[in-house]
Amino acid sequence: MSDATIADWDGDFFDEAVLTNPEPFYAELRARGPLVRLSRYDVLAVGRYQETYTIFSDWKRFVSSRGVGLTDFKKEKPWRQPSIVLEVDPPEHTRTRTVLNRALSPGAVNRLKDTFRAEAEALIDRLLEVGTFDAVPDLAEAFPLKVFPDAVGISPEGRENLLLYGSMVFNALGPDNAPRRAAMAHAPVVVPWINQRCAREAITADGFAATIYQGVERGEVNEVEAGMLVRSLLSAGVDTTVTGIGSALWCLATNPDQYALLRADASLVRPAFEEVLRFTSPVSAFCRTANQDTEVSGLFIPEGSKILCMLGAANLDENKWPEAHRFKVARKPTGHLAFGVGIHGCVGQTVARAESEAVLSVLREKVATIELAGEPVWQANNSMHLLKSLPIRITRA
Ligand code: OVV
Repeated sequence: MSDATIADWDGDFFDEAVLTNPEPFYAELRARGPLVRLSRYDVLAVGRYQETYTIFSDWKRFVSSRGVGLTDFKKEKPWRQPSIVLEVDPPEHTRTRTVLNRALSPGAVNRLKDTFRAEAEALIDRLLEVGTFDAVPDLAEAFPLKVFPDAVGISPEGRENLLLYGSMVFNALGPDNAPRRAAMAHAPVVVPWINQRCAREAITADGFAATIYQGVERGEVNEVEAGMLVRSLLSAGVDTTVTGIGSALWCLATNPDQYALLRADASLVRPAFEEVLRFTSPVSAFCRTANQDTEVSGLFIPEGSKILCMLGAANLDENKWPEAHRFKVARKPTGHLAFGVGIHGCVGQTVARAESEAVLSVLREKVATIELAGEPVWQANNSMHLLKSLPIRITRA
């Protein structure tokens, strides 16, 4: 029995109108079948929960070492030296992942919770004085840009470069379109800055970066590799948490009944954030590459196929999530794919949760109401679903 051929679709995920409003694309992708071939980019795309889960968790057939964006590292030169944890497969991956697992361990993150909480209180107290503000720069960016580089052990000056670098990293996963070119225009300043910040001399004695450098003493990585792993933290840790916190505020401002539930029950802080992740999927899609001829759900996948794995589509699949298009703080969406799944699942998810839980806990205690004070504006980005602007008004509890 021969495996069936995957049908073509000319839908354009990387069109700016789609990137800023991806849901209709996700819905059509799921409706068209388990896999489609996006003819404009000559890549496969997957968006139903089950197949996205299958492909994302099978690192042997669907490798990361050929890049997790549209560029196949086997055929084209990557824009930067590949990540030694994201863009590698076992056994190389196992060694570097071990170092990051230790640096970002639950114990290490637990020690930061009081600081996160104090910073969230100070910030939200200030914002309550103002009342109406843009929640993207003033809260969603301000909070992680303070606490995360502090936790990594990065010096205070030049932190605005972190957002510019994140924009490059995430946009670089897509095609050579306007968002990618706009982000890449900052490379001459931002790339050298990042590389300097990752060096052993540049980091503080007690952060995640210092723990990574301890891996040198333990003989797990060399000093250059340790610097590369600090770069991974700076690549993956900023825009993602900015987006998670911004999207949480958007969900709560647009669903006041759900904010009321959260205000009434502190035990909903954690599940509410998981629901934000499921509902909004900060990382919309990452690729894998088939390293052999294979099949999924009876469909033939040739060796070398790039597969765009639409985490955002899987997280809204009605066959997995009843009332998928409703934001419900009490849903407890176990198995959502916003952090990925399998050996490459988000290594920083404990930090992401600690940051967002600090913000949501302080909000529910101090803020009575959150409402839109203007139209939310989404930012086109080739692999993230993120806000550019979110005008809100908050009132004191
Ligand atoms: C965008 C991203 C996600 C995860 C890891 C990395 C980057 C990395 O640079 O290692």
